[in-house]
Amino acid sequence: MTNATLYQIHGRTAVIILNQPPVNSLGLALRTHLLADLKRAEADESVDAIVLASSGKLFCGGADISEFSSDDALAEPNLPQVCDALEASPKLVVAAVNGLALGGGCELTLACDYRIALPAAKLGLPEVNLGILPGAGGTQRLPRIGGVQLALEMITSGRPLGAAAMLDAGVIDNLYQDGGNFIQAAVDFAQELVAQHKPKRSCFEMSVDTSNISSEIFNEFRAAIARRSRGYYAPERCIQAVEAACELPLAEGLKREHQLFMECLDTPQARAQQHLFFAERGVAKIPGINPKTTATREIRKVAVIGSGTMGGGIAMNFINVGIPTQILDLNGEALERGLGVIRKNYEYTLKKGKLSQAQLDERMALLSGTTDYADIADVDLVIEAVFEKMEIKKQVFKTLDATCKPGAILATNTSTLDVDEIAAETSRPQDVLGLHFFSPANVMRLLEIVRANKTAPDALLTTVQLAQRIKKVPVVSGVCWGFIGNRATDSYLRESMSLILEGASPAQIDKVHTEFGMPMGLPSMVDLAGIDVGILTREDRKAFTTDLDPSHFAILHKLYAKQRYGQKTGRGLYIYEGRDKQEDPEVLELAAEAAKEFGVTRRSPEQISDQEILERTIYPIINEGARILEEGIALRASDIDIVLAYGFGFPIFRGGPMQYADEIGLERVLTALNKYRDTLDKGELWFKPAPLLERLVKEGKTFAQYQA
Ligand code: T1G
Repeated sequence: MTNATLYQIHGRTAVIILNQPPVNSLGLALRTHLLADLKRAEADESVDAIVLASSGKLFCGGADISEFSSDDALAEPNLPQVCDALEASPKLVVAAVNGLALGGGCELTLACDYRIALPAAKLGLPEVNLGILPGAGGTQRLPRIGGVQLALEMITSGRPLGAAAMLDAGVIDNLYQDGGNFIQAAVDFAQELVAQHKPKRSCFEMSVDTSNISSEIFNEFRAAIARRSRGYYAPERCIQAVEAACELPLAEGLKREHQLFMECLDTPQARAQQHLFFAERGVAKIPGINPKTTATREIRKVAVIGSGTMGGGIAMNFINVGIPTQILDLNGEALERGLGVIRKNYEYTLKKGKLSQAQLDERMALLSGTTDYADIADVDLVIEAVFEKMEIKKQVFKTLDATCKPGAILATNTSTLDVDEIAAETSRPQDVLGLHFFSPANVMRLLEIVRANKTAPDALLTTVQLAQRIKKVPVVSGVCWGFIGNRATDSYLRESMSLILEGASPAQIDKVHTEFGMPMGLPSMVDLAGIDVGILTREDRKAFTTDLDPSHFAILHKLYAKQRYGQKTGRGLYIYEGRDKQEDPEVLELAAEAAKEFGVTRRSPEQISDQEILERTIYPIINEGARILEEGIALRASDIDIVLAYGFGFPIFRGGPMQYADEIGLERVLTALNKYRDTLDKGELWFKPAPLLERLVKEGKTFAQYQA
């Protein structure tokens, strides 16, 4: 067990080094060692300055998030007490910020008198992303040291700021750019401060400078973040904590901060967001494949087949991280168009100031196009992104099998088709898997990696690690229609459309979904994605299952027959005039017509409650998730949560469908499913509870407790 801190004496300076890999998270042990070392330095008369440093690549990742579900988080010495002790120390304390200082790590530095940093260092208060707020003085000290505007921006966005910006803001006092021994530089800096008789700078003696801020700044800020914080609990409390810093002396402000922190800590939202934090870090762990003993394949060159929107977006992921990439399209004109779209994407980013010309040129130099399969014979990975038709994909894989070098990984970007069937078209099924990107492929972080029956472990691990290299969150899925995300959400679409036949309006369904926290309701999403796309994708669905009941999508077929595809044609489930969206009375008439044709029982909108819409469109996602889990399609429940939250708009503050179910109680979900199974026309088909759900309820267990 390494020592949680290292204690060194450099002349008249005591250096306390955080030494708790991998991120110096401030658990009880580290807090205890840190405080003991501080007292030791204060008792040493030969010491007149103290430097707080880190032994790792980063300074400190903040409080130990895994403690929040236990009493350890507040066990003494708790983090506020450690920060208060740093601030109250009779000796000058300097923070040596060598890298990321996040959350409580940033708060430690704010409680020091001075801060020296390396240029690559960043300070951030990302607690809001965990459904809480800085609880160790950050909301009180940062406004005093860096100003209200900076504090509001950092605390409500959770985004870290670089050392240079923090130097400009007066938070960092010294930027060390000489590239020498940083701890020694921090010791020298501390000794200079002592020699110059620089005073201690306790926030207890500081008040927030409100002279140059408008009295309306807090309400203006509320309005500015209203859209992105819709439904979230913590952002408002972050603002209230900063307001308190402007109104109260530090001691009172710290009490108010603690009160607001505790209001956030024990909430479903905080549990949900912390669940996703760990879930995101768990996806890459594949049972039975040890990354330490599994050699992965080197991916030096990539090819993408298909120069359409998906192909182009996929290619961008690789050139963004410096991997040479070829796009192959047999249609030369389409290829040129596709390459042009990529350049335009980068030029747009350049205009927004988020890319330099040099970076643009560098990326484009890594990109090339070809219409000849022979040109991609030596690539290490091919990703097929052609039209979603099995016959076309099979043809491509036959050609790839005949063309590509042995050991090349052959991946399909299919969103629903049978990867085993595709693999069987080749002589190398062990090299075949699915890489299901989500549109826009260069933006969406989720990547479903579909493990076919014969996919080799090293090929799978190679693509999981490659996914992380291109900044994706990889979730491994087994082979079934729709893998994890499309399969789990199929019922969300089906029930929403069925409810329209039964008498609910698209607007009512949209309202329920947006109030639940979806960025937009399912009817609006259908109009955005295109009713024609949905219809065509389902054509292949029939090859998979006989459980498609034509009544469920009847309203879409009627609109499709009238060429009303949604936003793209100005009319679908709604009427679109520019950015305006109007309800279309004809949709309700078409729904009544379809209901009559299929013998669907109609009700008045008033008879269809919001609760019924919520239960019938969200709970089946949970039920399908239970099946996906039990069948081993997903490795763990939290993987399903990541897919739904990162790829399908499931509200982050609900943590994904499985976390949401655990939070509201599986019994409540089961009871509702049984109710609809017993009362709806096709209840037996669509609301039959998954055996795993019934079992967990019987055992009094949660999805989080389920181990395959
Ligand atoms: N607590 C516990 N475990 C943590 C952790 C943390 N703060 N940060 C990381 N880990 C684990 C992580 O689960 C993984 O574990 C391993 O460390 C490596 O992480 C009072 C209340 C710091 C940028 O929100 O953003 O301070 O999977 O894979 O890519 O105001 O971790 O190996 O078993 O992410 O190099 C605020 C959270 C806390 C920062 C490093 N702090 N962490 O990224 O490694 S609340 C945060 C990160 C707080 C105070 C409040 C990142 C990182 P495993 P990793 P990385």
